[in-house]
Amino acid sequence: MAKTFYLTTPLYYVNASPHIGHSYTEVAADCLARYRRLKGEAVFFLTGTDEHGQKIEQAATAAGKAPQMFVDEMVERFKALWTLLGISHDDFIRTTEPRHVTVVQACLTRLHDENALFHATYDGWYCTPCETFWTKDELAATGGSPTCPNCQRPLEAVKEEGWYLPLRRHQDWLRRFLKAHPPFIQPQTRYNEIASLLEQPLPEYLCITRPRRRVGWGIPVPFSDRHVTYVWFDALLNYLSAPGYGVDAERFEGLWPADVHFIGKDILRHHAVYWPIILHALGLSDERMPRLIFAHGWWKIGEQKMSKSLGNIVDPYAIVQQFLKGQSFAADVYRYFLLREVPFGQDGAFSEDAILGRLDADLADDLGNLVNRALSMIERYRKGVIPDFGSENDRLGRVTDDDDLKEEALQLSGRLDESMSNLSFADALGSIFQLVTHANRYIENQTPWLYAKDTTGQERLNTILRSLAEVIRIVSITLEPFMPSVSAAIWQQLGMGGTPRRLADASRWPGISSGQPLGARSVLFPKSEAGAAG
Ligand code: ME8
Repeated sequence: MAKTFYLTTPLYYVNASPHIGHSYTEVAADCLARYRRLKGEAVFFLTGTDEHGQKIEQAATAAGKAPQMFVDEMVERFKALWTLLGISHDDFIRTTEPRHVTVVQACLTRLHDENALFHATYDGWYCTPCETFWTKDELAATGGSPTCPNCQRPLEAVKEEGWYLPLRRHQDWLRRFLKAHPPFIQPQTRYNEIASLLEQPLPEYLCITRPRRRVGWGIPVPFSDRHVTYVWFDALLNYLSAPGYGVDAERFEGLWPADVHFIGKDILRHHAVYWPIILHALGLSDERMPRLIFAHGWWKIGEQKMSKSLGNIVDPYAIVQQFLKGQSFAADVYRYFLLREVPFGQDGAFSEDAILGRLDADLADDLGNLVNRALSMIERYRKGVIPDFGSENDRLGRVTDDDDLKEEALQLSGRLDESMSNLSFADALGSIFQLVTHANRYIENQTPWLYAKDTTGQERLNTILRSLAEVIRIVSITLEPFMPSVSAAIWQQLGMGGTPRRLADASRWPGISSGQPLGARSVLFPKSEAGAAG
């Protein structure tokens, strides 16, 4: 039996509400999950929340709440947002759940029993917002100043005894593994970044515990009641605990290894260095390593970094429910913008104008216009019933245009497959919209309204209308991973019943039953003047 395609997102910290960055990773992962399902594959899409550590503890204190109560409330904001955005995860793991805690403790016990951990005193720097240790050597690269190389915020000096996982001991193995598996980290720039990091000696050890007297909110370390687990060691293990590592062997075997870990570039080192080393220390072989870590780029607000102090954090709820409130498919407009605006892997600049630009140009003028024009012609000229193709001898020399359109439509799923196998979401959407543009041009060139007036042009008109209906059907199928609600709405307007379920149907022509009546119609994307900007 084919292995289930297993993909993950980071577990987001619940110290604050979700923002555009979190929704970006989530939507990208959802798009791939939906795409794989549409291809007929079994998929396990995991997401969740990171709920332990100093930063959450501090946020709970600031809110005047006990940590458990605080995280229980915060997690709902993430879950509700994923519902709003149509995220189709198969599992949502919280690091405070017993099923996760048990696995983390079992892993700690195992490493301890195998003498794979050291007990020592750490004397160095710590970044609480990133929950990350930095050695003096690593800071030298930033001029020795005590600011975090990742987020540039001030570091805290820490000196504390705890338990350590050796890193350098695994360095040669990791370097070799990376060389043998160049697709392990993508895009290439991120691969190069880690490859060059591994040319320098790694820090000797990674501290994987925190003293309980300072950080109370963490998973208790089974062999030391003075310690809790370091939040990153805890959180990374979710990728093992959710599929049932050490608990349900059969389930785990069907899912592991992860096919894609989606992350942002901020947490590349944790995923591309610590994570494989943890797995290696736990005895997993090279074949059992995750297959791909994809570190996408960063959303900025115009030219600025998004931050609380600048007050420019983009709240997806505000975009979808307020800014786009005139839109019936606001969540899909937002998904489309995220996936189309920036090539996956590169940084992007967010602005409300940029969303409106995409909404008006691509969605309203191109896609909405195509569906509206084609279906209203079927309504007007054929009483709302999709006609058969006209008979051959009535094609009046327009064969090439028909064939070109059909050919591009039938090539679409191949193009999509190529783009999606590289996680090039923007390119995939580009191919779908190229077909949409082509179909609009076809309408202009074919002038169906002229045939409608002429009794001898009726067969020709049938061919044009049917060709357009077939293209719209294929667009509806291929849009499903990107804009699931829009895809379903188009499908229903075509009178197809249900929702698109199989990508293979995009390679069929024709795929509509003759005599099929259209469903109820409505405008998909009112132009922004009509209400989007509110
Ligand atoms: O790091 N642009 O959680 P986190 C794009 N709990 N993506 C962004 C972004 C931005 N401006 N800001 C955040 C953690 N992200 C850990 C992860 S995993 C075992 C533990 C996205 O809440 C991006 O995916 O800080 C980034 O990696 C993630 O949110 C960080 O989320």
